[in-house]
Amino acid sequence: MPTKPKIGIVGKGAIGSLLSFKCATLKLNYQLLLRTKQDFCFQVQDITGQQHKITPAVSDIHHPKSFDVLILPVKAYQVMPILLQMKPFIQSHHVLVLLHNGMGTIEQVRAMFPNNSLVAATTSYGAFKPSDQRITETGLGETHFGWIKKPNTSLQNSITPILSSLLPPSTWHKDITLALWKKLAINGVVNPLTAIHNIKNGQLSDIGYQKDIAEICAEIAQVMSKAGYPVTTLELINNVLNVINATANNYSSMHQDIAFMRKTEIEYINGYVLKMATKLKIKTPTNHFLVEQIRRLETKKDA
Ligand code: KPL
Repeated sequence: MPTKPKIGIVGKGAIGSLLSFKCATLKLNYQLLLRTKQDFCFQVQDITGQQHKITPAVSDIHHPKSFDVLILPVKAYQVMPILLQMKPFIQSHHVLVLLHNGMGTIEQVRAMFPNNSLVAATTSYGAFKPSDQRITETGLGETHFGWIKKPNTSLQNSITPILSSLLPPSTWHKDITLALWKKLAINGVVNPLTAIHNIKNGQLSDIGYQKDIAEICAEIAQVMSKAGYPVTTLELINNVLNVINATANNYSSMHQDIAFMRKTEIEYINGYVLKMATKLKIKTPTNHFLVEQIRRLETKKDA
């Protein structure tokens, strides 16, 4: 059993890059898996403003070195295509870690890899990537983890503290679903509204947006409660307002996706709400409207 598990990190998005910086700093055995093996270094500005230069240990995703844990800090819609591509290298003892906005991938991954141990995680850790080779820690967030399927105790005991140390502070949940839903509710409000109105997160505190925020939260609270995760609309609204204040100067990831004509995670955020609402026979017209609006903005890029 490995005492120091070998970690694979997929992709060099803001969180993937930050994770490789953390692994390098903590002297962990890691590889950053990219579409092509490329030598590059990036500059990290940590939370104290200190600058670090690192040359990550990169492997080609088509020829990975051996690993025990595979962390997927990628967009929700990239999870399955990447895992499909890596399927020849994924063995049943490998632990898979999902780390993205939205919900719906756990079911997909479990169907394709029923024997693999699986962790689901969500983070509000602020990482900004102003250019391909620069990362800024924008503010300390927090990370929530939960085992969906546990490995044997010894592997679990060696992996848990390592994952906890990467994006602290970390909390492990017996049932991660509630934490995932709460983060989804935040993203379900902030992301589509900022993308549709082309605004920064902080502008959502304007009086004009409060009715929309309350309606979106009310629908999500209803779906969550009927799905077995009781929550009040007020709690969701307060969580959203806290994030709007804490990230006032940021553009949300969906705002940026639309601005740069990229695909968004809408199907895994408000789209997931619609899927669950249909299953539970709940009407969610506001979420439906948001999904339609974002789909329309996404197709505009193809016009
Ligand atoms: O997670 C985020 C995102 O932009 O995707 C929030 C919390 C809304 C911060 O911008």
